[in-house]
Amino acid sequence: MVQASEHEDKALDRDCTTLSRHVLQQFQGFSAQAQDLSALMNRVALAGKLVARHLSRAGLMEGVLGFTGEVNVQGESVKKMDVYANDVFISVFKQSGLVCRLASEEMDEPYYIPENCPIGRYTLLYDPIDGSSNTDTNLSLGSIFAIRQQEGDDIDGKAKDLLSTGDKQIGAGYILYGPSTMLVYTMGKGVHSFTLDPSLGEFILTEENIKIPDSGSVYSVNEGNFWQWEESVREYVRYVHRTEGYSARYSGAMVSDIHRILVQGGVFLYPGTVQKPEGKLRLLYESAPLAYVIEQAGGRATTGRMNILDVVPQKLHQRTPLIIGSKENVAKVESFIQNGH
Ligand code: AHM
Ligand code: MG
Repeated sequence: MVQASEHEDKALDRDCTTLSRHVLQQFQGFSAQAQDLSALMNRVALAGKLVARHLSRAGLMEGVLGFTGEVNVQGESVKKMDVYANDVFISVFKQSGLVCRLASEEMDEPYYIPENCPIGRYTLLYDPIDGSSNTDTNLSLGSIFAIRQQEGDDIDGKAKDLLSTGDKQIGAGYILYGPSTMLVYTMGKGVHSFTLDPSLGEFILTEENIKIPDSGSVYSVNEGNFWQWEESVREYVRYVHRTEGYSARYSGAMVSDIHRILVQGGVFLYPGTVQKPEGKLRLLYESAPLAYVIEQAGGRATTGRMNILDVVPQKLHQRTPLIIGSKENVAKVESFIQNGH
């Protein structure tokens, strides 16, 4: 049998660290939890690949783009792509044995997979398509996910244990459907990015232990909402306008905007308004997972008054204001919100 040379082994190591192997390496040894989480992340990756494939052909198929005509629990019009991606996550976890409950932006109540519940102590929280408004114009989209361990027996089937702080997340991350498909995750041991190699059908390690710059020039916010904001947020944006060195970037998909900020620094804001102080974004499957990623990379995420990871939700689909990114930029926004300057 031909033995691979040491040199070839190293080349393979460098070029081909797959996601499941990387997750295993995050933990000491091959504990049951390490194997569970590796298998679980493999399923998240499969969902990402299925969604990416569907998106890449969407313009060529009938009945894939546009609205379904339904309105979801958030009161938002549902796109066909939202439904497709939501169902993809359900179907990949159905045979996993690992996940007993899934909770997403598109479902009023958590989805139970009873056959997994005797052994599957994990819950997946997810936003199947982040940035839905970009769907029909072939622009960047994302998926966001968080993994939590079930606490208690959930006898009444109301998943009340999910109403707890973001510190309870075991893992979290996102998939970015851009020119390439990327998966970024943390299990509390740094932030790591992977790029889908379509020829292999595998997510391959791109960068380990990503650190967000302490400050950056980008501010990312929908300024069309200016007239609705509290005066303190308006004051911050006025400050940015009169200060040299800021650049506005806002894509309509926060996975994409926050990924840019993770790599290059800056701040993303989706503040509340006078009418809706809680803002738009949902805590459990949007803000908290992204907060976990950004904090692990050395950044910060806050409502303006408290850290996102410390917020205890009152309900599954709770919304929260979000200010997230480089720590110096976030501190500046906070200072406007708390001190007015
Ligand atoms: P969605 O999950 O329904 O797409 O909502 C989340 C998205 C974010 O990705 C994005 O930053 C924001 O909503 C855009 O909202 P708006 O059009 O109000 O700026
Ligand atoms: Mg969303």
